[in-house]
Amino acid sequence: MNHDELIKALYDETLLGNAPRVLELTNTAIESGMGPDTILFDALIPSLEEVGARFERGDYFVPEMLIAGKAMSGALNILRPLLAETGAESIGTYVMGTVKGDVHDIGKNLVNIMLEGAGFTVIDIGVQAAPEKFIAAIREHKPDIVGMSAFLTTTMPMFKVNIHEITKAGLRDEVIIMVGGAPVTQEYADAVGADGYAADASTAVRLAKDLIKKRRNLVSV
Ligand code: B1M
Repeated sequence: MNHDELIKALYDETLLGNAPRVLELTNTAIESGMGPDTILFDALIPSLEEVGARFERGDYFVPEMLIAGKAMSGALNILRPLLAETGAESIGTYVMGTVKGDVHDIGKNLVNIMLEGAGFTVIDIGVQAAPEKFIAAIREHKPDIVGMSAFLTTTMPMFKVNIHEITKAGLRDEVIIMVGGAPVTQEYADAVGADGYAADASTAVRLAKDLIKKRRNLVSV
């Protein structure tokens, strides 16, 4: 298979949720010298976007969405060490979770992989993370940044609840708070009082580094 055929096959098999074939094709693509970011951004992510579009049109239902998501997650496990290849010293600690009521984790996991690749120590508190879980993780790990993902318009309001609870616990000044996820916007992030918003994983990494730098400069002044 040539480059274009491999990309097309990865896209099509993810769309069908054919996890074993997606794993096989991911390995073949890597062996052929294809970069992990090409596999991700040219095949897997566009395929999940199409899954979402089909779901919206009523051509796909939750089971199809689920198996496509599982196929993508399997490929992500293979890509993880390649995307996260780094010998860098930790540049900061990042607590990351998907908010309460929300089970989507592929986007969060991808952000985590890229953060790890950039040298962050990432503590993943999983999906459906209630405010108490964020608070406990802040107390235990003393992170520089807390990241919250929400992928549904119905779970986005949990950002505000979490920030309110973190403030009530007296921890708001201890951490930088970043939010993200498909339906989230900069305006929404500002409205809930987050310190930062990013639309995708690489922007999230860049922003995390900038926010830490700014905070450390402020502290040292
Ligand atoms: Co769901 N789902 N889903 N789903 N699902 C969406 C999100 C949806 C957009 C599909 C659609 O209608 N087009 C829609 C939400 C509509 C809305 O509210 N606006 C939707 C719905 C409605 C639902 C259910 C309600 C369906 C139902 O039951 N009727 C249900 C809700 C369950 C729940 O959470 N309570 C549901 C369930 C599921 C599955 C379990 C079947 C499965 C999840 C599997 C899993 O995650 N393990 C699933 C899937 C696979 C999707 C789609 C198809 C793919 C999501 C994905 O992984 N994208 C999705 C459609 C779509 O997104 N086009 C959809 C790829 C991923 C790499 O991108 O998640 O955007 P993304 O992450 C990006 C950025 O958002 C950003 O960086 C990531 C990487 O670049 N980012 C951050 C993420 N977190 C960040 C944090 C940051 C910064 C950036 O800072 C802290």
